[in-house]
Amino acid sequence: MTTIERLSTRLLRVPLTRPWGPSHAAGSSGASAAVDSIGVIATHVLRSDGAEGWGFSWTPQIGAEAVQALLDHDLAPAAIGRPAAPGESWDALWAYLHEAGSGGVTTIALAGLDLALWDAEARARDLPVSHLIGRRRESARAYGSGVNLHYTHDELLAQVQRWIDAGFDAVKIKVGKPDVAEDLDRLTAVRALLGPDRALMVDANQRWTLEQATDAVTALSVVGLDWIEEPLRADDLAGHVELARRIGVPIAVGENLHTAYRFAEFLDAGGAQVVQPNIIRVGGITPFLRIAEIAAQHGAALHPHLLPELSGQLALTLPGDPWTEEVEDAGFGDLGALLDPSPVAIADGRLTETPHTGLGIRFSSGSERD
Ligand code: SMN
Ligand code: MG
Repeated sequence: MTTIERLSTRLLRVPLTRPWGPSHAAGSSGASAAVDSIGVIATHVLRSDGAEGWGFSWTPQIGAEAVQALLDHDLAPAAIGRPAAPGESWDALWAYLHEAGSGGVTTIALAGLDLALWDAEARARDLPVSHLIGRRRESARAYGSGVNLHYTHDELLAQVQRWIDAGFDAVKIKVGKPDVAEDLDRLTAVRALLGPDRALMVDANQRWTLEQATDAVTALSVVGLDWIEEPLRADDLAGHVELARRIGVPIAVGENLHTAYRFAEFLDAGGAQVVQPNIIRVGGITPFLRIAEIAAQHGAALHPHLLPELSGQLALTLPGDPWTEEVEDAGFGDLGALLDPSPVAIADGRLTETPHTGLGIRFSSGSERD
């Protein structure tokens, strides 16, 4: 049996060329400092057969040092000697970390190992990971997205115009201004620029109460919305179920849900019609594929959250019609953080893979700790 022989980590901060302003804040009670760099914990595994794999954990603002500590002090010693086949050790290691939380820094840490193991297996077979999993399509829809609640009216419209010029036919913007009338103003102008046929999604980043969300979505829906994302605190399942009863716009959640159990609960209860797991936050490719199965069983749309270099590869393997999110100037390739050419390319609103083996995501930039 091939086993995990070594796991090592490197903490990087990747500077953002377009800082994420206060609109990325965790909601009314969350912190509101602008995010000007992204925390990445680059991982490397060595298997007993000599194969090597590279992966990463990721957390924009909170907990990168904690994730690295979990990987170095807890996960590495527990992983060494276990089966290295992708997914085979995931459940045991998740259970091992569970007293520190069923999701959050624990699953973010676990993703760093999980990705490296998928990468190692695919590299050992000289395949891209999408082929190892089973590729269903050659390209996937990509949508333009921005952390833009703090943009002026003109800045927002200029960004939407850049997306149109780049060929995107679906875009997502932030909502949640103190006065809903201002959101409606901005959205009306954005819709006029987009025309009736392009998809328009909005993201409230957990800002509203149930009553605020009911009123806001009812008012904003006149512009034609494809989904309302994170209208409420992500933990509030009952609130989402009630909101879904009240509004006619599909609800999207997932970037702040961490386990397959939570996704199943939201879908079973009717609290979401679109799910957006973040592959790192749920613990890697292994649990992400399980969540995709749960979404398919429920007939729910799944569109992975952020990380186009990773999400885009998996989007090629999933059932349904998964879209990839490209936040403007925030891809690892755009930020110059990758050692090799980006494993994906986005053009005319479609994402394709470029030739590579494994995941093709190794990091070059940032300062190393220790
Ligand atoms: C988002 C979340 C985290 C970082 C950037 C943007 C946002 C999205 O909620 O869905 O794009
Ligand atoms: Mg979001």
